[in-house]
Amino acid sequence: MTTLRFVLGDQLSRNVSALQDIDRARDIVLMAEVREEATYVRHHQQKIVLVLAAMRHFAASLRAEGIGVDYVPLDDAGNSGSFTGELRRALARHAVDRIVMTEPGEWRVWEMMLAWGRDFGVPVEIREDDRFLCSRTEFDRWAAGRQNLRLEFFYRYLRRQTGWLMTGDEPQGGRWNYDVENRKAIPRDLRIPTRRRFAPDAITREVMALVGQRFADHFGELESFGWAVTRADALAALRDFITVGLPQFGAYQDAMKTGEDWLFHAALSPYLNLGLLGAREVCEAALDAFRNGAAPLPAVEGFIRQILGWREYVRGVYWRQMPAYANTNFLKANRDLPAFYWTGQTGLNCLRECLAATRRNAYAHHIQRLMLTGNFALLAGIAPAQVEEWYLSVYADAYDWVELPNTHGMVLHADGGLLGSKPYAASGAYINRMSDYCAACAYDPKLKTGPKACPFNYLYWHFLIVNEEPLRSNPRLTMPYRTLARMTGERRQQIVAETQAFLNGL
Ligand code: FAD
Ligand code: DLZ
Ligand code: SF4
Repeated sequence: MTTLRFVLGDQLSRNVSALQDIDRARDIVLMAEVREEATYVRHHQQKIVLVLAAMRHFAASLRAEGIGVDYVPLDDAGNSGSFTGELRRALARHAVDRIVMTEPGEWRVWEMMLAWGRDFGVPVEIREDDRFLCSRTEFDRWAAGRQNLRLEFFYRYLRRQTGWLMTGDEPQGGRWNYDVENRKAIPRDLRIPTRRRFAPDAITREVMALVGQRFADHFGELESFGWAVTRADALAALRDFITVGLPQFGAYQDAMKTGEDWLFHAALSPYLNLGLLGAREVCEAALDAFRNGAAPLPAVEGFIRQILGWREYVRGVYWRQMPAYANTNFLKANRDLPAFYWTGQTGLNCLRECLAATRRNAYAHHIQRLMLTGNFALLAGIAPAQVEEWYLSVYADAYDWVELPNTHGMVLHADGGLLGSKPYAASGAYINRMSDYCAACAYDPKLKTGPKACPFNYLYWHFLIVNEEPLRSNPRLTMPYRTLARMTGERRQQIVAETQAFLNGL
């Protein structure tokens, strides 16, 4: 029996379920570089390089093991440009008895896979993606019958399941959560570590040239590419983070600083999402650092919560709620995405900094995504689908399963609060407290109205005014709505007029 094992570009793990039980003598692994995957949204040039270069290195490592790989490069003369077309062509090249795959990370591709089972006349086995710490079935079991799917309870459930940072049934240190300690701004004299980046090798340079030719009109810088594209280098990036980033990860998790693209963040999401690193091994490396005294409990707990908590949680929500999830628009937001998201040309210094980093690295850290580009899109009432397309395009770690719940749910509240109990709306005061951006800005975060006022200030109150009906009864927004109730009609009108003038000028 010959099996065709079709491995996708974000399934680059030797232990991925599609490769388990492989018969090296008979089976064939199919990998295909296809134009459609680079253009269904116009991905950042570095993301395309990352995926294709990592695919080529992964194929080479399988071949080195004696596994037969049928690899279709992007510039193959007959390349059909799509997964479906390449699978059809592969079936014409090889006589196979069945196709084995691991479930994909996107609903779009899931639908394709179901069609392959119907259309190709060869049995298709779709296996669970068991690289996650919580299966889709287990998430559904946990979620069943709950009115609100809150991260905190899911996270506690998984802490108990894994036994990580637990003493019996209780959290180590007596607390589940060290968020209160994790909200520090960066002191002026704090040394920010330099982070390990990786010079492209010959294979990666070849992919860079190809992407430069074919996708030159896509967003993003190509030449600054410094991502790891092999498992060995991804492991080196993990070790680097555990040594220089993790000890201070918690304290400065919500901080932002001009010119510091990585701060103490892991910058490991592209590798986790591609499969070069596993969630379990990343968490275990952090737990080891805690046991060895190399990182304190609040830092390690904060980090574990991101992966064991948020990463697993958003995946569970995605598969449980799709496909309807993507179509909700609780706040009826419908404005077009401003062009400056692509050009970076804006007078708002915080956004300009974040957009420049995004262009440079195909990366921005969480708080930049949430409180700068995300917060602005929420306050300005940008249509969810347009914001989602932008996030899916510009970040090296972006796949629908993780990007969509973060953008649609956490940032835009378009799901009406299924994922987060309130919208993360904030005014300029928050950005000023957590960053040094305002000092170099043409606007003043302390002014609420007038030509010099920080736009986040009037946008914030305008957002509460225009969304009073859907949001007023949210218990977590009682305080701002009380303040709004005390505002004079004249002040309200001024806010609305200034916001409208600003939005019309975008
Ligand atoms: P760290 O801050 O160091 O966190 C460690 C790890 O925890 C990350 O590598 C990541 O795997 C995980 N993690 C942290 N927060 C989240 C989260 N909210 N959801 C899922 N995993 C999380 N993350 C993606 O991987 N892909 C995306 O497409 C993506 N889109 C986002 C869109 C928006 C609007 C927002 C607000 C967040 C998004 N995130 C996304 C989550 C988060 O911003 C990134 O995972 C994080 O910035 C990656 O950088 P890091 O590795 O330095 O993370
Ligand atoms: C993101 C991406 C890109 C740019 N190119 C390819 C490709 O050429 N071949 C491939 O197998 N995968 C690619 N990917 C990753 C896929 O988009 C990803 O596997 C699906 O979205 C499912 O998660
Ligand atoms: Fe951003 Fe407002 Fe600060 Fe300018 S003043 S950097 S727009 S928060």
